[in-house]
Amino acid sequence: MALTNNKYITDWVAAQAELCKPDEIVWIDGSEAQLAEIRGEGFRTGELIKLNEEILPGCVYHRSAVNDVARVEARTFICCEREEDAGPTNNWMAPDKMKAMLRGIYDGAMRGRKMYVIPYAMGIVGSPFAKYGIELTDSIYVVVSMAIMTRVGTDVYDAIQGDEFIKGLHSKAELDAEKRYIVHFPQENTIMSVNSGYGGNVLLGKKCFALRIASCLGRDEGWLAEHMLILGVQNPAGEVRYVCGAFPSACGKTNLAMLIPPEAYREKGWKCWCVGDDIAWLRPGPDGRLWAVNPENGFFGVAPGTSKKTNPNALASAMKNSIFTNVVLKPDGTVWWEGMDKNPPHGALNWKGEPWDPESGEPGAHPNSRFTAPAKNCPCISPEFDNPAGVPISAIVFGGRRAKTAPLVYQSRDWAHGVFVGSIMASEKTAAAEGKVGETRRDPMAMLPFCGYHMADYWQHWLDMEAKIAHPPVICNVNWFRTDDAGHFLWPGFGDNLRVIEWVLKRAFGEVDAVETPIGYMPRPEDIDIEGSGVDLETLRGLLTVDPDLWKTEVAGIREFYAKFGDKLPAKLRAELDALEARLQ
Ligand code: OXD
Ligand code: MN
Repeated sequence: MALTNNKYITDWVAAQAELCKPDEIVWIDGSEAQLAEIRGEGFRTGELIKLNEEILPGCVYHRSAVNDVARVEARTFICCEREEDAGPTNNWMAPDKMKAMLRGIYDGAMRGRKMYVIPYAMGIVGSPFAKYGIELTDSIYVVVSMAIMTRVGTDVYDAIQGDEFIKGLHSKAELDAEKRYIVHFPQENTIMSVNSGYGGNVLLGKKCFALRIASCLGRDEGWLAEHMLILGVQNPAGEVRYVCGAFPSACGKTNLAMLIPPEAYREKGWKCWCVGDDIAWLRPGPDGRLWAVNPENGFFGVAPGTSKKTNPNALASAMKNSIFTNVVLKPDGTVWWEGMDKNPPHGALNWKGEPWDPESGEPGAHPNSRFTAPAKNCPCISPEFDNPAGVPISAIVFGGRRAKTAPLVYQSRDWAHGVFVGSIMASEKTAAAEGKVGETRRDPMAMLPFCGYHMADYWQHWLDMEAKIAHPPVICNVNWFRTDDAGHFLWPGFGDNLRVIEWVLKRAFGEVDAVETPIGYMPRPEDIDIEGSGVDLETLRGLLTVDPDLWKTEVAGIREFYAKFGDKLPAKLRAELDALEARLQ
């Protein structure tokens, strides 16, 4: 029976059911009793596997189809009325044409299945910053995942005013990769996802809603939906300052979000608090500062490489009431992945469910295998995590993986220059990614696959935000990945990154001087605390050098990248590029 009288909701659910033709409609209420029943059904159908209750209480294992293990950017569409509003970095199709095609795919796709109705909030239910969604799905995995990643419950129905909710329709359908579509209709607040069962494609609250659709809402309503972590840094005086960070994949974003200070810092009383690991909604507050909330309620983290050493907080988060997807399943009902420890298990099943020989040379876990963990499990979760007002942001850091060009850290000259620094974000490809090693992939604000409208309009929106923020955060660029000529990393990374964040936050509060360079303000080497880091002053000096020739090549690369955006490129960004070039002469 429907759990709401809201006609907009019941009519919409009925229309989708008529199209997808499920045997039954199940209204999710968010209660533990109902979720337990649904997990039980997942165990019976094989969609879920119960894990060792002693070691991993409340945890389940899930495998996605072998052809369905990652987000599919090539099949992700922004279907606004005008193609030019989607821009050159998104796939586009006319909404009517897309809907007609999708209707054919959804028709009868849920026959023999149940359709679950999931009411969820991004943000704290009832708070002014919360937004609501309803996801319809035929996947038990989606139901149990959404219950971790978002706030699911009947209170969401009461919070929804009229038709103010994001409509999400998901069906696994046949898991046919050729008919897989992840489609956004920003003008209709609608998301349609079909023929996938992989997290990023089907947990519609996350990338689809909280980034792609929300970026459009932010443009219209005067705020920013960003692909950013939120970290609280508590100094020995007990004061907590907050920083947001945007990084392309494979730059250690989750590790930074759950950073453990180096020992020497811990001894002095430094602590770090995780507010969010992936998404930040940023709004100007009444005090003129920028305030951030993490709209999510859990972490959907990459498992391989996560260990007691690299990120004990992430590992601890996933020790109860979590979901593991596409990792190695051990005979004792626990899990393993590459990089967890040096003891690959024998007698285990790999991510495909096949007997796995650790000596075979084949990885046991898929490189994009995941844990889905409740945020409240995290040992360093911020006491402000549930604060509906969010946290005030003193600094934004943009980062990337650059072997030579970018120094360890530099600060933008002002807001517009900071927007420029975000727009030129780039990472060099590692062996693990597609494409040529060393090739530079531009990923503005780490939003390339997540911006729901024209990227150049998005930059203009960032520029326009300046007028709304009387006390803007400082904007810096960091690079943990500088290498020497033999290709060895010069900076230890992980917890030691706090040494750089400390400088960034001091800049935000006017507590330290800087050196002006053509690319922005940089630290005097003596202002970065390297005691106990293993990095000597000479190396630090090297990490803080800027090679004008490399930067002239960089300017040419940026010009080429900007050319894609034609007339829409904000004049201010073109001016920033010209000014950078002039300063390099
Ligand atoms: C993610 C991503 O899964 O950015 O968070 O791809
Ligand atoms: Mn992400």
